[in-house]
Order: sequence, then C-alpha cells, then structure tokens
Amino acid sequence: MAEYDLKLLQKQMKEELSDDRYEHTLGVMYTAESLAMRYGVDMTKAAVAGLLHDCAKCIPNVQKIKICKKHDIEISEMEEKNPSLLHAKLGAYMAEEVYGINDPEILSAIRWHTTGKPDMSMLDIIIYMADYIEPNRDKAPDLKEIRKLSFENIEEALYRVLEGTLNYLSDRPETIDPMTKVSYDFYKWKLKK
Ligand code: DGI
Ligand code: FE
Ligand code: FE
Repeated sequence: MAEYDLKLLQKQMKEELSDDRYEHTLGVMYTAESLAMRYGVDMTKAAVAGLLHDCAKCIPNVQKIKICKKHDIEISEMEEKNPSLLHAKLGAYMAEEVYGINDPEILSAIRWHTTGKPDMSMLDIIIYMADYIEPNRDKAPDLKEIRKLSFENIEEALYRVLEGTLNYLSDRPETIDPMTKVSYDFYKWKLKK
C-alpha cells in the first residue's frame, strides 16, 4: 500500500491553485473523506483524489491544449470547443506524472470527476459528489437536499446531480459532452427511473 504525503500534496496544491480553488479543494478533500467513512471506502485514497481532482484547473486553456498535444493526450471535438473540460483528463495525467500518484482508482476518480461515466466505482462517485456538495459550493438551489441525500443514498444523489447538470446545459445542448449524457442514461437505467 502506497504511502502518501498529504501535507506535501496540500502544499503543492496551495501553490498551484488560486486561493478560491484551493479552498474548494480542501472542501472536496474533507467531504470526500467523510463520504468514504460513510461508505466504507479507503479514506486516504479519497483524501488524495479530493486534493488533486482539480490540479489542472488553473492552467490557462491554451496551455491545457498545448500540454495535451505534447503528451499525445487525445482531445475530443467537445474538449476542443470547451477546453475547460480538459482539466479532468489532464488532471489525471498530472496527478501521475507530476505528483507521483499511480493508484488507478485515484486516477480514475480524477479522470471522471467532471462528466462522470457509466458504472463508476464508489471512489469515483464520492469524488464526483464531494465536488458538488463541499461546503464552499453555493450555486445549486437543491444543495441542501442533495447534501443530505449524498449520505443516505449516494447513487440517487448522483442521478439527481447528473439530471441537474443536463438540465443546466440544455440551454446550449451543443456543449453537452457525450459522456455526461451516457452517464445520466446509465444511472437512469440502473435506478429504474
Ligand atoms: O472543476 P469544478 O468547477 O470544481 O467542477 P467540475 O469539474 O464538475 O466542472 C464543473 C463545470 O463543468 C460546470 O460548469 C459544468 C461543466 N460541465 C459538466 N459536464 C459538462 C460540463 N460542461 C460542458 N460544456 N459539457 C458537459 O457535458
Ligand atoms: Fe473539476
Ligand atoms: Fe472541483
């Protein structure tokens, strides 16, 4: 079992991220640890994934594209048009190459934290949900309910957030990443909605 220097990673994120993004990151880390306690997931993995999930977020979009091209990281048509979507994919890459994380479960949680994917692992779901419900978030109108539901039935909460994200993006359907829709369809089917 790999040992992680959480304090070092924390320091690195403080330097890499804007103040607001760093506060959000700490919120995701602590929330992910709490959800991991609730659902019997490795708390250290949840903390590391939470800490690093947005590690590529503050790289300017032009630079994101450059780094992806340089390292042969595939850029989809949707990501070309909305390069901020790339921070998840690039984040997983950097977590491994820059921050030395090689646990595939942690890297997967970072990789899929923005769009989700069908049949996510419990750690994937925990990071996806912690990103949405951490205490500094205040945008969504139904946050109070989603927060409670996350600790009662996390897949139900996940479904609600995927549904809300698609609704939110429906003003500009051409910007919906296919994976966001596929994730929603999967959980709609799984939860018999
Ligand atoms: O990085 P964060 O802001 O903490 O959170 P995130 O990684 O979930 O990114 C949130 C943003 O991503 C939010 O503004 C909605 C957007 N998003 C999620 N799915 C899609 C999407 N944007 C587009 N264009 N298409 C999607 O499918
Ligand atoms: Fe993110
Ligand atoms: Fe985030």
